[in-house]
Amino acid sequence: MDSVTSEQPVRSSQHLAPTVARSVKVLVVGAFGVGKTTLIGSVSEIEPLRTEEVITTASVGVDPVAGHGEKTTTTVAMDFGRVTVSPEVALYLFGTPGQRRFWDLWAGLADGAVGAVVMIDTRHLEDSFEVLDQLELRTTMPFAVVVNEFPDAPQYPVERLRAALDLLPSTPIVKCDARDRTSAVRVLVALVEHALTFPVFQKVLA
Ligand SMILES: Nc1nc2c(ncn2[C@@H]2O[C@H](COP(=O)(O)OP(=O)(O)OP(=O)(O)O)[C@@H](O)[C@H]2O)c(=O)[nH]1
Ligand SMILES: [Mg+2]
Repeated sequence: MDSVTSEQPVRSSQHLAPTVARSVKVLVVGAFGVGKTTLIGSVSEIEPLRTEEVITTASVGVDPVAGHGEKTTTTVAMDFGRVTVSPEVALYLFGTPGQRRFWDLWAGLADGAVGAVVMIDTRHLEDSFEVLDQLELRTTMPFAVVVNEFPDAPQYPVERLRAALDLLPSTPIVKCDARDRTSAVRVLVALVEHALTFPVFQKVLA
């Protein structure tokens, strides 16, 4: 899994490399504004599909828009992108909407996924409890937790986060900057390596 470089993805690469023998689906979930769309945009080698809509004043009091700075748009259906992480393996990334009222879309998006990236923002850690509950309720897939490090976010040692989020010792926790391709790819590689420890996924990913 070392063929990915830190350069910006070449968006013109519409076609899969002929060496790719496995295409696997990965879900990117997380609460409102944690950086899901940003992460998929950073890594995708095809022009990412986005379904952003401007956040309207109707959201105030319904969606957790407060405390999210200059954020003006939100995902209303899904994000989609692709990244080839080794000569043989391509990941298809499906990003979910962060707002609660769209969470029913998760079931369809999760269908056939081998694993999930759960993005968290330590400025709004409490929003992540519900996301993790929903993921465990709606799916059985392995997941890796990704701390998207915003500059003004409190920094916690990984083991403190593990305890706070009640994660298993085996669940990877990776820190990243979703805007940085190398960092974002590292997250995906950690997820794939974790999923490979589940026998049910070994066949799919091997
Ligand atoms: N400083 C910093 N800003 C980031 C980072 N990741 C995302 N952002 C910014 O944070 C905002 C939220 O990012 P999005 O990618 O839209 O978040 P999202 O999780 O897709 O949001 P929803 O789809 O609305 O739930 C955007 O303005 C990004 O530019 C990061 O790693 N560091
Ligand atoms: Mg989004």
